[in-house]
Amino acid sequence: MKLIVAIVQDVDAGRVLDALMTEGYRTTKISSTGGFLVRGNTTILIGVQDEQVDPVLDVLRKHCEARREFVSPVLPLSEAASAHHWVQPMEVEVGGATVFVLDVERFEQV
Ligand code: 2BA
Repeated sequence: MKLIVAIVQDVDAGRVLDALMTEGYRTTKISSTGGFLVRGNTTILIGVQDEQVDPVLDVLRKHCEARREFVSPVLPLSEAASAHHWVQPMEVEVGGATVFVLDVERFEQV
């Protein structure tokens, strides 16, 4: 058995969860925050049999879109006060999905 941990953008989460549920997968949705952009994202836990990993990845690929986001670098107050130039916003590409596939040693529902 595997545990798939998928971090997706909030805007894609509803469609991904609907598609997974329609295809019969059980999911847990966790509200999370990316450490870099410090914006909300969604972490989805999906417990599956080994042979279901690739079909789940196909669903994630289908419903998660890569998007370009702008982030303004934050300077410490002391540096900001002495900065003589504007700090340019930085463009980053976020997603589709960041996925970890973990071996599950034991699964119980008690
Ligand atoms: P964030 O940490 O908010 O990162 C958002 C996007 O910012 C990343 O997109 C990446 O393009 C960029 N980025 C992140 N750290 C960076 C850095 N140190 N320097 C320059 N650019 C950086 P994704 O790679 O698609 O990641 C989307 C979200 O997935 C991340 O949101 C984070 O919540 C999660 N994530 C990605 N890689 C991870 C990892 N190795 N471990 C845990 N979570 C991860």
